[in-house]
Amino acid sequence: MFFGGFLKTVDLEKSAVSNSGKKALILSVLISSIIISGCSPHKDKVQSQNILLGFSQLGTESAWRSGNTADIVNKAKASKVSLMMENGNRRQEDQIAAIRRFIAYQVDVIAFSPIVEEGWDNVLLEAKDAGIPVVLVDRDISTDNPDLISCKIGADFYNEGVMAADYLIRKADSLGKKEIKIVEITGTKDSTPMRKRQSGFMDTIKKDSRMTVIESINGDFLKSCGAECMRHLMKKYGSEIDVVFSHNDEMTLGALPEIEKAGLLPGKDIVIISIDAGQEAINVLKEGKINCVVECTPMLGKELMDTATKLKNGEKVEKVIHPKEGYFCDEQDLSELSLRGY
Ligand code: GZL
Repeated sequence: MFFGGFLKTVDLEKSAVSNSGKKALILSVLISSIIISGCSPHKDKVQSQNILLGFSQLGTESAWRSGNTADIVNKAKASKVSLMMENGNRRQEDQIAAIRRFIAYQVDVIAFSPIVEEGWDNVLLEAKDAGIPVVLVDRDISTDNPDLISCKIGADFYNEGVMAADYLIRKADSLGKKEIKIVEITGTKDSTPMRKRQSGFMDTIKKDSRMTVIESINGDFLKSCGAECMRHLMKKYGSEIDVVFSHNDEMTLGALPEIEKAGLLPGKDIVIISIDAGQEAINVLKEGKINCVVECTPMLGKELMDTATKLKNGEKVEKVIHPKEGYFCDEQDLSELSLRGY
């Protein structure tokens, strides 16, 4: 998926182009820069003010990801940022190749949402050597060289896990059980949200001796995998399961029908806790089939454009930007809740 075109700087003096050809070339370059800049011709006369932002999006795996992509495209259009976006197809090698292309095009700023935390140092050193600042969007990387990243814009995933567990500890009393058996369906292995949501949740339930995680299984943030995981768990444990803690709504929505096929009522026989809080999950929460959805907003576009603009202008930027996030659950009146937008 490729948004917009890109503008290669052409040295008109050196290019072997006749005078009339040079005029045509200048015109075509100007037209293409207006097209990709996202600003209408009458609005912005000096294209050189535009910032060229190269963004590698990790994939299209969830409603959260689609919402994140749409927000970034929309906020780029609303600002003087020309966006060159590439879909990483959930493959790290595709994201690394895209970052190398951004370096070759000499973009002003590079941003990416890393599918996993390890394996980025080499390509980020190339960006640093090229003098191009890099912004992390959504997820984080693991590196011994924090200077490789100018800014990280994304959720406090550890706190999301804590909020999920805090809800469960409050809910536990109403279950009236001495032992509460939990199954966990995790997100993509070695990704920041998977690691931090799990550690925030596990560190918090340790406070309550009733809580036991009987199995953790990788659902890779995908709906189809969430269904497969739940089918396996229902076959293995059935009504022994008291709680499902799922790292995102896609996997949760895949899991619910598998619980019903096994003859149990999600939200009643089994407590369901999810993360993202997209519209579909909120609708199911209101139906009583999910008990708690922790919010993880995909709307990071404005912070990204503001940060890219500051970096281009040589201004100082914050090292970490966390959006404000809460949770929605069956203890709240959700009748007035506005549409989620993803
Ligand atoms: C969270 C994001 C996760 C979402 C999933 O910030 O990285 O990836 O929770 C998405 O829905 O796949």
